[in-house]
Amino acid sequence: MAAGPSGGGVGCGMAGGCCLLFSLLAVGRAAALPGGMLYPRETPSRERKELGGLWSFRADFSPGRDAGFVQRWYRQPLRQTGPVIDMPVPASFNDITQDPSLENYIGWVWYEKEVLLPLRWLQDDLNTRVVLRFGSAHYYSIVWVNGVQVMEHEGGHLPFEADISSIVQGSPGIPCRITVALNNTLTPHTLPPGSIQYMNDKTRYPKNYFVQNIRFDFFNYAGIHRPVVLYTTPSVYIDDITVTTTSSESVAMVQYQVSVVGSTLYSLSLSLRDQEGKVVATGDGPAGELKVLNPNLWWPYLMHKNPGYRYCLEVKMQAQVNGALLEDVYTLPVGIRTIHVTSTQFLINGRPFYFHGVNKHEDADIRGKGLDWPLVVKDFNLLRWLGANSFRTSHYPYAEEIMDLCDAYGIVVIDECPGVGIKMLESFGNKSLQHHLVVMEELIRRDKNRPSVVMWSVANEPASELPPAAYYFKTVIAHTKALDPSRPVTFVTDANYALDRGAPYVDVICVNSYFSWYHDPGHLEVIPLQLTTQFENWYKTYQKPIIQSEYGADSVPGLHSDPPLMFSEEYQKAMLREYHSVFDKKRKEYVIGELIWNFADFMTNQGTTRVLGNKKGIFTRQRQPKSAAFVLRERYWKIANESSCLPPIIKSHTLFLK
Ligand code: BDP
Repeated sequence: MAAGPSGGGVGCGMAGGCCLLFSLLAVGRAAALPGGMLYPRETPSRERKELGGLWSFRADFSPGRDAGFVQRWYRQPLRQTGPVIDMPVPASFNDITQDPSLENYIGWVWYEKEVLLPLRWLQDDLNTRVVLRFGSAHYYSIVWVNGVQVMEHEGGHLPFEADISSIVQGSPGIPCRITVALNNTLTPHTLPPGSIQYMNDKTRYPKNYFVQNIRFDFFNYAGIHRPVVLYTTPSVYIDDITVTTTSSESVAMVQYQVSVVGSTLYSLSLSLRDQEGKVVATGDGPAGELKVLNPNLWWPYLMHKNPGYRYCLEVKMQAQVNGALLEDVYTLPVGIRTIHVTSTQFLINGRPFYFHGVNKHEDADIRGKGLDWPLVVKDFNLLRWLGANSFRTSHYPYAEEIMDLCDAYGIVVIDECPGVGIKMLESFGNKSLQHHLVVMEELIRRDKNRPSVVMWSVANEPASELPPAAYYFKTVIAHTKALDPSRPVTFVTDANYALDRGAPYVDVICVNSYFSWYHDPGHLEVIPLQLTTQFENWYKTYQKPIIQSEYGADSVPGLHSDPPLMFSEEYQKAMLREYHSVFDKKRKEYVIGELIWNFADFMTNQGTTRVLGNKKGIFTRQRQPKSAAFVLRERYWKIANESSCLPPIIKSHTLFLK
């Protein structure tokens, strides 16, 4: 539980305080972003400027957390409004200082950066469009440039951007001031949901004391978590590209759709190059199909000697604007692969794929959830050392830079939206539902062209046994499928198979269980029976393939005990082995994957069951292996070696066919 600010609170009673915290959230719910959300790449027609580094920062500790709005901090340099500190971007702000009230801060914080733009971007007659883009910021963002509001976005974990050309072009040579107000308050209708609770018992709490309650098990880090960039395009530009692929052994088809903004008079040409740079297919116009003979398919890691093969699709747009020829070029990596789901299998390129992987978190010392390249690369090295071929983005979309490496290395992804901790009845109402649909739109818009993404997960462990969950998940899943008919959809459940109201709508059953940990703690001997029963009940009810999407035990590194006792490294290993013996029987039938909880230890709220965070990692938070990592490594490599010999057959009837 996050405590309220020390020595202050929010300045008024329950209803009033709540109003102040949320006053700006109520102004307007940010709608679905119009248009595309292509990753900002440098191309012959596009430049990019990174705005990472130190920003000025100020948390609004005023009683109502609203001084920044009342005093309009965005109208002047932030340092002129009061004391500011240096804050690194990207990073969470929580662990950067020694101040506990910032670690647990809830409300509005302010960031500011002054940037000098190249003169060539600012000459109107060159038809340059300047875009300001945030990879993500947690959680509700309002952005001003030179004191003019340019955008508002609800939700962490996903990008948002605005065309700021008209503001910056008037003032060449003068630094432009980017101000961001960010609020990490969660409500029953945000994703993830949360609630503010005022503690009104004056004998136990100071005046206006409040906490933020959350129903998920990771620290609610906040800040500008991902890269902020400025990039340019011509004023007529390629706004979006959608690519899907089909293939047989010898021919593949790449279907494309391109949208252009800024003019209706333009021409488009496309060429697809292989990794040697050779053009293998060409096309033109806003929609069509490219035919690739003898394609190099995109294969998962350990399924092929050259996994993650991607072609490069170059899209070129030309338009005449006031007598000038404008050209925009965008290059998109394209992996050719197919996905099928049968009643017992998950097939990639027609071959059975078994998910032997992990669940992760974006989490590390000091930077919290901020993107950190050394950590990202280390994690991919560990994944490949482990022989993991997949992970789930538990419990929110990960940085685009991470997803790029999944595409490149052939790491298969179950792409999860931030629908975690949906437990309250009011979080199943229409307001929450509409927001969930928007979040799925934003996620699919961002990740639709990624070959590594093989399935969408719309939630983790919601209260899916509640009556409104049926309509809620039916709607979210139908919407997701309508947006992207090319991928299966799931959500991750820990509900009882007979009571779960969302499971009828998923393509693959993803089930979490913690036998001998949260249930029958210490009793490893119950695992074989309970896990077998779990699988048989789910399969009997739905005849859909099943992934064990979480299982695990905490272990404190260096704590040993034989016979194995809970929290020792030995117990974590013994628990894995009990689970594995059942997986080995059931994967011959319909179990199509196992994802350990968790890849690494991670920070959570404080509580009696958490020792400086969740310790279910097979690696420590600093990425050193615990004993369990070696057990898993041996297993994953063994499975990989066995399954590379499997014949490419579809064993049972097809449920999902792309
Ligand atoms: C599962 C949740 C996960 C938790 C895990 C645990 O999906 O977020 O961290 O339990 O308690 O139920 O370790």
